[in-house]
Amino acid sequence: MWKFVTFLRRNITTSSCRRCKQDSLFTIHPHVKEALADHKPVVALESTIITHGMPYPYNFSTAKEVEAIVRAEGAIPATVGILEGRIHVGLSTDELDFLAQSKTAQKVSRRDLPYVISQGLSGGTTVSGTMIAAHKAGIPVFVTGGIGGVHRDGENTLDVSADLTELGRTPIAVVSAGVKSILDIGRTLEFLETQGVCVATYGDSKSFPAFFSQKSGFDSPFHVSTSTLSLGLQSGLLFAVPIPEEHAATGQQIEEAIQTAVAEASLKGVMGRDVTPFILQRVNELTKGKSLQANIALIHNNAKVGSWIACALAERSE
Ligand code: PSU
Ligand code: MN
Repeated sequence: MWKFVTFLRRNITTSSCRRCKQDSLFTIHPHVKEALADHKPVVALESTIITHGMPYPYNFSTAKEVEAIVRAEGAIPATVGILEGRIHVGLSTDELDFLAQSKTAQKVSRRDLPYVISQGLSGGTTVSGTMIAAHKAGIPVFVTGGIGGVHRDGENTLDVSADLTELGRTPIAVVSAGVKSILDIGRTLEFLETQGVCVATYGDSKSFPAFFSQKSGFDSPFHVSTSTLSLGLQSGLLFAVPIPEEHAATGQQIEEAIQTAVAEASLKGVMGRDVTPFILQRVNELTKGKSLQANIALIHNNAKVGSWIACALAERSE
């Protein structure tokens, strides 16, 4: 673990949060501000999973549970979201509830930030949107369920998630359960390599996990011991945490549902930012809620691992 943390410290630089504290577009929750000032461990969390990734009320309960797990592991949670045109780093329970129930919340990636902010809208930040806010606030670790990637047939549609380019340009450690097999995992890993993103599987296995299953059939290129890592690269890191064994059992059934949902999305002409939410919802319907159960279980697990990383990082920087 220490070797791993030293590696993180060398590669993750946090921008000074002095500027963003004064920035009227940002509201940093007092608990988060205090923790950052005291060099306590803080874990950033995204909110598209709340607004577009899970149905109400599971989105709300999961958001609260994940925050509770982070606290129980000794870190401070900072869920990122946009409320009436302001970027919030750290949300109150009422604010989480608002986003969880909102029918008009936008899905906000890097591309959407200027519009959503200028129009005073509210929304859930994707992995890319959350990375931007976390980095500005000075938070080095961010936990999510799954990141976006290269969609199947992406070589023709060019539907490649902004999460991947963000990982290439923003030095944050992102903890996820890999990418869903609704995506083209091989091409996603290739694209991450092009973007210079260090991808490492957390734990004993080298296999890059496929969200609902522990193995994707592709290996993580674990670069931890190479010398390039002391160069202070301004790029992100992706830690892939395999889903706990006991929740991976439903993998095959979910895989079949994914095939169906991907085909339906293409038949219905679902495109762009609507693809991922459409597929997540359909897979949940087709598996009668089993995919949601697995999703919740792996996010709980990621929150634990991410908190350990944040705590170890904070200890080392004291
Ligand atoms: N994958 C999931 N659940 C999610 C998402 C991805 O299993 O909720 C969300 C994340 O917020 C991610 C976003 O950043 O979808 C990616 O969307 P797109 O594929 O449109 O880039
Ligand atoms: Mn897309």
